[in-house]
Amino acid sequence: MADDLLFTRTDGVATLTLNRPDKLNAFTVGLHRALAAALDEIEGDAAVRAVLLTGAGRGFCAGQDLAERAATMASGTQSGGSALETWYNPLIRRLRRLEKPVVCAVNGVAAGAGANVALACDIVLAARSASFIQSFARIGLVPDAGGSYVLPRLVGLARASGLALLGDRLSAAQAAEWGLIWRVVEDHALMGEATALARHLAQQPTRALAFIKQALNASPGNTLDQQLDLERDLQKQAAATEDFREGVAAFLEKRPPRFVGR
Ligand code: LHQ
Repeated sequence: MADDLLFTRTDGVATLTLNRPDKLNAFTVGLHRALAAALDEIEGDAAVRAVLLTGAGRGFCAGQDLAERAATMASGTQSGGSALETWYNPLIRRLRRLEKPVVCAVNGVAAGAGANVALACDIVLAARSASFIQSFARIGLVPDAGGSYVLPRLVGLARASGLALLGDRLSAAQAAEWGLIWRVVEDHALMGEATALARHLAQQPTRALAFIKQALNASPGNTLDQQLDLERDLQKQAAATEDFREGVAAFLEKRPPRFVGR
């Protein structure tokens, strides 16, 4: 259903709202398709320089729609793997590789793959009442959508193990304290702050922000020597941008810079 995802573009920001509020925005094939199509447009639209992802209603996303998957979930199998191959893994790769910053406004519970989609975004803000649940083990599954990759890296093995093995609810405040997310925002202020942050990012030197994402993505698997080489290569490209020239000129002329994302 087209309305399963709301997609707007304003002030250089594409806002994607998961919109199945009655089911806490759980992922169906329809929602995945709509999200993939929106990301295609976002990738191809130079006027979009930042993305904001959020959910409608009281939840952010409850992960895979278990009703849609009921038959295959019960047999526990191939289809689970193929849903990952077809939808979740490409989504996580795209969010990480998208050459535009992605802000996630977690407006309510983020469970299962819903939690890990949020954690694949670059800057995660969560409403005070939001929570994160690695609910997989509760139904006999393994953290997916990058959860087993990102959790130990963000919060360390002890906390990652507790979260993944127990599937307990983690409050937004605890998530921020542990370094799982960037910041907690009072519920009423979440969308205002997240929108302002995304608009701010859209005005920044977004080519450099894309290179920063690339460097941070590569970091966990690299040695110091490899990372230093990568920084050198990315810096060469950043230094060749119009925005770098503008940044330096604005600094020297003591005026605000006007970045164009090139
Ligand atoms: C839902 C769901 C849901 C359908 C709430 N599906 N309806 C990938 C690929 C292939 C295979 C499998 O998995 C994956 C990745 C995954 O994401 S696996 C993990 C799937 N997600 C879960 O296990 C979480 C299931 N949901 C919950 O545990 C609870 O709903 C949470 C803790 C998220 C929220 O609890 P409450 O605030 O008490 O809300 P609720 O449970 O009453 O849910 C509200 C409605 O949303 C309700 O519908 P209804 O028609 O009865 O009002 C739920 O059935 C529906 N809903 N999650 N994943």
